[in-house]
This record gives sequence, C-alpha cells and structure tokens, in this order.
Amino acid sequence: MNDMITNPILPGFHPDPSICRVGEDYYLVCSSFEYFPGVPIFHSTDLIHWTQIGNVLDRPSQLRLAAAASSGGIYAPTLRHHEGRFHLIVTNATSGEGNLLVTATDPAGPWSEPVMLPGVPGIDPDLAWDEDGTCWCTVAGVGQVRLDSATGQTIGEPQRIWSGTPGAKAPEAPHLYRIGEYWYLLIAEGGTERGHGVSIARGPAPNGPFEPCPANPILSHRSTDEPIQNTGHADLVQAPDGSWWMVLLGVRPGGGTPGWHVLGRETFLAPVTWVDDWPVVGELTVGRPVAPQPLRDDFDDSDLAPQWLSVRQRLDEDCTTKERPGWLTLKARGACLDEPDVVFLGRRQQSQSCRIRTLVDGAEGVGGLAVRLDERHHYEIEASPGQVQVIARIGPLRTVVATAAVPEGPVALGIDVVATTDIQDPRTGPDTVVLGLQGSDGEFTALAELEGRYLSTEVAGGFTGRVIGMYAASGTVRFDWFDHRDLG
Ligand code: 6LW
Repeated sequence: MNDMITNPILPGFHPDPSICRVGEDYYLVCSSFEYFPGVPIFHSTDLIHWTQIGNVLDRPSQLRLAAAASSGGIYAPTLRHHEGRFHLIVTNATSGEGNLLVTATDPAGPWSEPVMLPGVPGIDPDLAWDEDGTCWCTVAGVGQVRLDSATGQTIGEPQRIWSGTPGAKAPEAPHLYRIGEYWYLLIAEGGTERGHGVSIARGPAPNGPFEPCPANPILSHRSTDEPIQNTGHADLVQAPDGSWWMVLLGVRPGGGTPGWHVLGRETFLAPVTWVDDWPVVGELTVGRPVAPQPLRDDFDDSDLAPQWLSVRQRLDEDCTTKERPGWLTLKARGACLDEPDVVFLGRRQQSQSCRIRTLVDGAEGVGGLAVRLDERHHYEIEASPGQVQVIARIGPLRTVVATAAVPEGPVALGIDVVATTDIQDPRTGPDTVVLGLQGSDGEFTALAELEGRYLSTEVAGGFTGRVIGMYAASGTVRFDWFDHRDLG
C-alpha cells in the first residue's frame, strides 16, 4: 500500500492529527484554533481517502472563541473509542476555558456538551484506559493525572512522567498506548518548527517508569532537504490486517531561502514496523494529494457544508443561505478583515496552486473574496457599488493596491494562487497571489499580483494556514457560488 499513499493525506491546514479505528473504519481529527466550527472529523476505510463527516465542536455551547487570539482557541485533540463511545479531549487555549471532554456514539455527531476539566493542567491532553478501567490523562510536559472520564474529576495530583530527550525543547503531543507487553508513550519534541520530531518511550505501566527508545527521534526531517519538513505531532493506529501506521503533521515549504509554507501544517501518513518491540517509521512518500472536495458550492442547501469555516463564531442572522435561497448572505458586524469579529466564510487552501472564483452581489454593502492567514495578514478583492479594490494587509501596513470601476450588478471576483517553480534567486517564492475580475466571457483580468510569502507562517507566525473565502465588511453582501479548483 505504501506506493499508493498520496501524501499529504489531508492537504492544507490540518495540524495535530489524532486517529482511531473502530472495526474497518478510521476516524481522524485535527486542531482548528480560532475557527468555528471546531475540530474537523474525517472518515476513511483505507487511511488514504478521507471524507469530512462533520465538526466535533459545532455549537456555541461547546466552543467559546470570542476572546480567542488567532492561533489561540482549539489545540491538539485526542480521539479515542472506549466502551462503545467516541471520546474527544482537547484544549481550548482561550483565557478562562481550558481542557474539555466530549463524547458521541456517532462520530458524525451530535457530540455531547463539554465536560470541563479544570484539574487537567496544560495542553495536548491524551486519554488511555488500562485493564482495570482507570482513565489516564497525559499532557504536554510530559505530565499525567488519573481522570473520572464521566465527571471530569481528576484523581490525585498530576505527576511528571517523562521529559523527552535531554536538551530537546517542547516535549508535547503525548499519546499513551498499551501494545503487547508494554505501555508506549509517544511524544513530539523539538518544537513545531524545523526541529520537530517524534520520540517514544516504553514502560511496564501507564505511569512508567519509561525507558526512551535508543533510536529517538524515531522520526524527524530536521537538517534534511526532504520536501516535507517540521514532521512531528504523531498518533499511531493498527489496521485490521495487523499492520501499523502513523499519522503526523508536516509542512511543505516552497521558494528559496529560508523556505515559506503557506498551507499550514498538513496531515501525512507513514508506515510503521516493529523491531525489538520498538516502532520504526518508514518513508514518508510524497504523491499528488487527492483533490479537495467539494470543488464548488452553489449555496443551494440550507445547511453549510462542514468544510466551511467562520472566524470565532457563526450566527444564523449574519451568515445564512436561507435569506435569499441559492445565495450565501453575509451581514457585516461592523468589522473588516483586520478585526477579530469579521463575518467571514472560507475554506482551507489545499493546493499549492489553485483558482478561486465567486460571484458577489455588493449592491447593499461592501465585501469580497480574501486569502486570510490572520487579522494582520490577508489579501482581498472587495466589491462595493460601482467599484472593486484590491487591499493588502501585511503586519501593521494596510494599503489599497488597485481600484477598478465595475458596472452595476453582481461581479465575479477571482484569486489565482500560483506556486513558484523557477527558483533562480534564493529570495524568490513561494508563490504569487493574483487578484482580479472574471468577465462574463470567463476571461480573468488581473488587478494585482502580490508576493505570497507575506501570507506564510514564516512571516505571520502562528499555528494555522491560509483560508480563502468570502466576507462582509459593511452592510449585506450576497454570494451566488464559490468555486475552488486545484491547478496542480
Ligand atoms: C500543539 C502542539 C504542537 O499544541 O503545536 O506540533 C501546538 N505540535 O502539540 C499547536 O498545534
């Protein structure tokens, strides 16, 4: 099967994967940070082709992000199946929130109201049950506390169980498993940047003592010229045929030096074999990722597809397909893309080169099509009655790059993202973002060509990736369709 893997298995901003299998079915979740709904959940039967079946945290009562900074909010879930129920434990890093646990019998939902876990310290919580039914919750650091998973009460004080490799920073993303005779403690270390790696230790009991694997890190692409970098934050799963697999995060930097990644941290798959009761991670093959689905939304359904993301919250009254059937209606809350409470509906950019188009009716407001990394890093083409503008926001600087007059009535706005392939100069790349108008003949007229690196993680910082979508900056703005094509 290795030569069939089309890594990344989940292209675009899908970090911190956690996986579990029930019978023939695999389920996988990722972090979602300031976006609502939170924690996308995917289903697969072959580990390669994944379908998003929902979002675990899809109600305001489960997900409070109003005070979340960008790259704050929802960090690093763990998904497990225990005694007939799916359990998901995750950190809401927003001030006043913390770790929480939700459960479901159907992974597509509905998921329960959250059980808050004030006794679980830190981030990256994991759940494992031993033979006696005791639930062990392990967190970054690496700390551990026993938990009553029904009530959320912790039992005893948190204990430090391992610190990872001496000298390596950020021992985090722990996952604890009983495999054969041993309890294995898998962690990420080195930080989620170029130094990232995966290490493992094993011991006789869920709380250790833990003996590190002599081959640690069992996976890292640090100081290599592998096209996939920052590899770490992994989870293990066994297939029904007995084979073992690892899902992990990695990035695909583009351009010259130092390399810029724009799609965020993506999810990859690698084979695992066992030697002397230690896991050995096989090659991370790069393939052509499966094209993102669905490609187009005509907004004919009254419910929005699970791929759509809003920033911090989504209210029926300001983001709906019910007001004008067949159209998405966005009503501004008086905030533009520079502000945390912008009304925005977007999807992850999933291909390094892609073409996005939307038809906007801006007769009653101002809004358009944007590539967003965060409030301080975005490019947009914005329609208002009679004109369109291209706006660039890079750090503290905001400028109108181009203006054009347009006739009355709906206009088709477009963004082409073109990955740089010719890197003669080490300062080039990783891509160009072209913003323009599509005429009724289908012809695209570029109004501005902007360097994409300013919308990369290496420039903007943080944990997310690009999200491309529609927004309202003032008044009411309506969108007839949104079309997203992979240009390979
Ligand atoms: C997450 C940590 C990490 O909590 O990045 O790569 C942090 N690993 O485990 C945010 O995703």
